[in-house]
This record gives sequence, C-alpha cells and structure tokens, in this order.
Amino acid sequence: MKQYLVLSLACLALWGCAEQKQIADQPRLKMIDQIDFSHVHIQDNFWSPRLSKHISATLPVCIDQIENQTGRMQNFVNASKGEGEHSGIFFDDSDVYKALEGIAYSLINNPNPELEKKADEWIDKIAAAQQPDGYINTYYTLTGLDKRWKNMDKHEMYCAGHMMEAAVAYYQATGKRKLLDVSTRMADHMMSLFGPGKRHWVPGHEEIELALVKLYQTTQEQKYLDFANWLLEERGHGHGTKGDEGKWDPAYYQDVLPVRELTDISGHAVRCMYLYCGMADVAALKKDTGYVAALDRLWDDVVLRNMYVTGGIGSSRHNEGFTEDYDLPNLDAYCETCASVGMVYWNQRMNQFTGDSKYVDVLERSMYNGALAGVSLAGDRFFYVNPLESKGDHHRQAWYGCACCPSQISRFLPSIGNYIYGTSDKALWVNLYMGNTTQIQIDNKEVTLKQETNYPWDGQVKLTVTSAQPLNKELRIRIPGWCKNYTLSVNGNQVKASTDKGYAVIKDWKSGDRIDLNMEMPVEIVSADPRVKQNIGKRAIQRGPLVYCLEEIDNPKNFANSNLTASTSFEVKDEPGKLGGIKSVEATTGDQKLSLIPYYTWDNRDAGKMEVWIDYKE
Ligand code: FUB
Ligand code: ZN
Repeated sequence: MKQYLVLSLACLALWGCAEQKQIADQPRLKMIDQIDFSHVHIQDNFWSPRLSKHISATLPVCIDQIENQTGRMQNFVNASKGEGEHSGIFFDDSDVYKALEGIAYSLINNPNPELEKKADEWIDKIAAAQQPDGYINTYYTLTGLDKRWKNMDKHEMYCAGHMMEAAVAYYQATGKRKLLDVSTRMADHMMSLFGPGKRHWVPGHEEIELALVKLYQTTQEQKYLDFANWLLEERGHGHGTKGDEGKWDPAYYQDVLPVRELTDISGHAVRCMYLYCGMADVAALKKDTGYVAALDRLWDDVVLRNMYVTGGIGSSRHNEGFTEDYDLPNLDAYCETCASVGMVYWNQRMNQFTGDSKYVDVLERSMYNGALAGVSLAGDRFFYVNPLESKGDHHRQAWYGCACCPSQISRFLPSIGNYIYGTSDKALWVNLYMGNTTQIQIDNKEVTLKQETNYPWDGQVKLTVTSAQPLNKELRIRIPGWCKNYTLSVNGNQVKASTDKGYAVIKDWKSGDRIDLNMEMPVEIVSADPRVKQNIGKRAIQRGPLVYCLEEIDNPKNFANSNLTASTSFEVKDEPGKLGGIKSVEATTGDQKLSLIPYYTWDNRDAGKMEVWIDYKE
C-alpha cells in the first residue's frame, strides 16, 4: 500500500512536470509587459505636484494616523507581547501594509533614509507579531487564535495579501528581505491548512490571489502561484463559510459560480476588482484562456452597463457594490476610491493581454477622475465615496475608521509611472501622456524615452526614443478614445500611420527621432446610455480625459437652475491660480454662464453643491 502511494505520487509529480513544459511551450497569453515605474522619472506639470504632495502630505498623514491617531501600529506591538487589546476594525492591519507599500514605492524613486528607517521600525514590529506557526493577524492574535480561519469575512487572507504586496515592494526598494520572509512563512502557514487534500477555503475579500502571484514572481516558488490558482478555483462550489452573522449572500463574495463561468459583475466592487486582477495574473502565467474569456465577458458587463462617466464603479452603499445593470444614481453613487484604483489595476492587465487601447481608455478615465478625486489637492484629505452629485454635505476627511482608501492612495500615486509604457516582442507601447524621462534596457539595449507634454490640459505630446542600437520594434502610440482628430509627425514631417486597436503604428523610425502627437481637445458633451434612468435629460462635460463638474462656489446664482442646450457655447479658460492650476470650461447659454471645473478638483474650497450630470434642454 505504501509503495503504491509513493508510486502514484511520483506519477503525479512527473505529470506535473509534463504539464509545466506544455504550458511553457504555449504562446504567451500576456503580450505586453509594463515598463516598471522604477525606470520612469516623472517631470510633469500635472502629476509632479501630486507626487510631491504624496511625499510631503499623504505619507506623513498615513504614518501619523497609523502610529499616533489610531491603534493600528499598537495592535502589532500588543500582538507581539500577547497582551492588551485590539483596537479598530479587524482588517486594520491592511492599512499598515498598504501605507508601507506606498513608502516602499516612494523610496524607489525618492530615496529617503529617515523614511526607510521608519519602514524598518514598522517591519520589526510586524515581524515580532508573527506567531510561531507563521500566522500573522493582530485581530485574532489579540481576540483569540482559537477563532481564526473560521469566518470567510474576517479578511485574514486579505491582510496577508497586503502584507505580501508591501513585502515585495520593500524588497524591490531596499533589497531587505525581513518582511518577505514573514510573508513566505504566512503563505506556508496558509498552505499547511488549505489546498488540495486539505481544507477548503474561500477568502471573503480577494487580494491574496494577486499577492501570491507577486510572491511567486519574487521568490520563484511555484507553490505560491499554484496556491493562488487553487484559491481562485475554490470559488463557486459552496465552500465559503458563513460570513458575519450570515449577513451577505455568496454573490457579495463572488462565490456563486466558478470564476471561469462568470459573466456579470456582482457584489462588492473592490473585491471584484482584486479578483479580476488575480485571475488575470494567474491566467497570464498559467496560460489559462478560460480565465481570460471570463474577464472579457466581465469587462463588457462592467464598462457597458455598470460604470460611471468618472470611471467609478459600485452604485450602492448597501453592499459597497452593484445592484442591477444601468442603475447609476448620482447623489447616492458609491464609487469607492479603491474601486477606481482597482479599475486601473485591472484594465492595465486587460490591455496587456490584447494590445487593445480600449482598456487604457478606461484606465485613464478611472485614474484622472474616479481615483484622483479620492485625494485633496493638498494631499492630506481623502474621499472614500465619490458621488457625482452633492447637496453640499459630502467632504474629504483626514482619515476614516475604515481607512482602505487613504492607504490605497498612498500606494497608488507613487506607482503611476507603471501605466505609461509597455513592451512586447514587436512593439514599444505608449499608453499615457505625462512628462517623463525613462531609461530602461529593452532586448539588452539601453533605451531612453522622453515625453514632454502639458496633458491633460492640451493634447500636444513630444516623444523621443533614443537607443544605442536599433530597437527593431514598432512604436504603438495610443490615440485615446476621446480623441477624434489628431496629427502625427516624425521629425516635423506629418505621417499617416496605420492604426490598430486604437494605436497609431509607426514602423519606420530611428533612434533620436522626434515624434509629435497633436490631439485636438475640444469640449465634449456626453450623454449616458438611455437605459440609465438617472441621467435621462442630462449631459456631462468632458475635455480630454477629464470629466468636469459644476460647483456651487463658482456658480452661486445659476447653480439651482443650471442647464445646457444644443446652442450652449463653450470656452476653455486657463486658470493658473485656481485649484492648483486648471483649465476651466465656461458654458454660455443665452445670458446664463456656467463655470465648470475638473471633477478631481471638487471639494477643495468652501463647502457647496456639486453636479456632474447637468439638465439638458433640446
Ligand atoms: O473590507 C476591506 C475594505 O474596506 C474594502 O475593500 C472596502 O470596500 C472597505 O469595505
Ligand atoms: Zn477603499
């Protein structure tokens, strides 16, 4: 019997090898790799002030809240001593990890010994809270380890996932492995309990899946990728435990169907985004076309039937997520900042599979509107909920009891350089427009990319690509979905480039060529799908990637009866002294004048009403 068992296991292992080889032989599913932000030096009128504020305001706020204003760091200290109480919410550890990830990203392009020392201190405290069996979670350590791993909603794997992301980021930033070692011990602990032939488990809040993929990529330990895959496959088979007081049904947790059968987004928005990212990451490495097909279907459902014009998702406060298709209330919109950031993460992955710019269009929409509104211009106050209408009572806060959004912003902003460029076997992809100098090795050749632009305020972009040896790649330059007219020149000579999936394709270029993309950026009047009942008879204003809104403070007289008509004329006004420097839009209808500002800038002055969708008279 024993011999039989040994034999059968050996067969399994051999079969595993054959399967691995087969996977390796298949063509890549993910065709584009991002150029990592660590190579990207951003010098940009629009983004540089935001990145400075991230360092001078956002990170200090997060650190102060975590260390002094709340008990988040104290929870780790208490857990390491096995005494004292847990304060706050059961998943508060995740904010520490997300802020730490933000610190790590910041250190990559802006070394700062003091900040690094702070991160080291935190990591020492975190590591000290790890249990001998590898488990780490201050909530259960302080409230009773006997209760752990019983309730899918208690975010144990969610917190672990955020720790892994922080660990990978910090290892990349500094080469220090302490948190990485804590993470592998926690991963091994989880894998000792759950997995094939062990206990079933469905994490109620996704995150661990994409994090395990990062852990795999950093450690090269295949078991972490396999575990991520196993966790994804656990969904939709009735393995989920009851969540808190049985309050939520399986749809809330994305646990109704096996993930490869999914067609519609449902339940909690941020959980969906992290799930889709995890599926994409596993699909790319395991070459799982079934996952990609499901993600394609889901994308249509999200973008065509459930997305706001700001790129935000999740219309309902009740479940922080979805109700029914085309239900997109403005005043009660939820549009959590984390969900918009999740849209950026997911849409980048979709673009990498397909080379289709429609995904970057959505990424850009979510980034410049839904996500960016999540932080004040000063960098020190945050929106959790991002409605498209306000009666004057909705304001950014310095922090939240549930502080997932501030810590999300803290890790998102310093990594925005990830979304500008990509490389594939045949092409160099230019996805976003922001001033930067990027130095990177592509195909073992030193390449420098330089962009100069005043985007998103105007549509002129100068790009040069310099490479010591010929690069043998075409340049694929994204023509944003909002752009109807553009010209493209190489060294001042206008070229008629072919387009493919929303990219202008430049095949003939040489090192040092200057490429000019000039995109017309008129004011656009946007209508919603007629099935969105909340927007019947209304229009929104967009210019370039920016969605605009009306704030009462700019329109004290006309706000209440504001409207647009077919004969409204628009003027774009340069306002360097307003809201950090913007271009506002003045809409004139007869003798009524309305002044609109970019949505991301709202609620940075005195409190007042706001609306994105404005009454429209034919
Ligand atoms: O549950 C953890 C995080 O807190 C979620 O992602 C957010 O929606 C908020 O509920
Ligand atoms: Zn959030």
